[in-house]
Amino acid sequence: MKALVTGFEPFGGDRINASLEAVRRLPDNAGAIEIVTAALPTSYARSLPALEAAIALARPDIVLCVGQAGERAALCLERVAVNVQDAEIPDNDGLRPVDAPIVAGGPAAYLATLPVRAAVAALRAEELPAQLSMSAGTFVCNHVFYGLMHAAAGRRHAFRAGFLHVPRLPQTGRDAPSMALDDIVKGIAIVLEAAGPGTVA
Ligand code: PCA
Repeated sequence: MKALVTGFEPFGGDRINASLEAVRRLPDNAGAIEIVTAALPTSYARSLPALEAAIALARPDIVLCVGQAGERAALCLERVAVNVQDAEIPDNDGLRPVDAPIVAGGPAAYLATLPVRAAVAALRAEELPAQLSMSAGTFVCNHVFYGLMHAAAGRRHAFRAGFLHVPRLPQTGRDAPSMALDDIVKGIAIVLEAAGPGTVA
């Protein structure tokens, strides 16, 4: 089994993004799962083409996109991607869509096909703070999550897919919740193993 794991480039004036730092430090394997990684631009226009290219190259069985949610204190398994773009801050291209669909005429929402509840349980069993989340927001992370699930739904080469939001790293100097980089790296591997061979969604 092969997993593609992506992280996002820094955005909103930050110099680092916990998701990309963690994804860069992933080992080559999580249990029986081979891990390949890619960086996605925090851009409405460029993120999904980059994701599609990474999927075409890797032909993965699992795709886990990871992003940073600056105000969250736990690893958040996202359950649902919605067909809305609504940005409170500009993306890295200066774009700030308001109330726009991601896919015109597309379904209102998609559910993750990774076993999100089992992943939360596995994270908590390792004493990592974890939650199911009902919203990935309406910024670029939700955009990528929706585009990912839309692509998965229309593809012959089937893969399980989902989205993980992670807290900031402690060293960002912000008065915000944070999590140690090693714990985020470990958490991503645990989520992949929960989605691996022998598990049910
Ligand atoms: N977090 C943003 C986009 C990129 C990232 O890491 C979000 O939650 O939408």
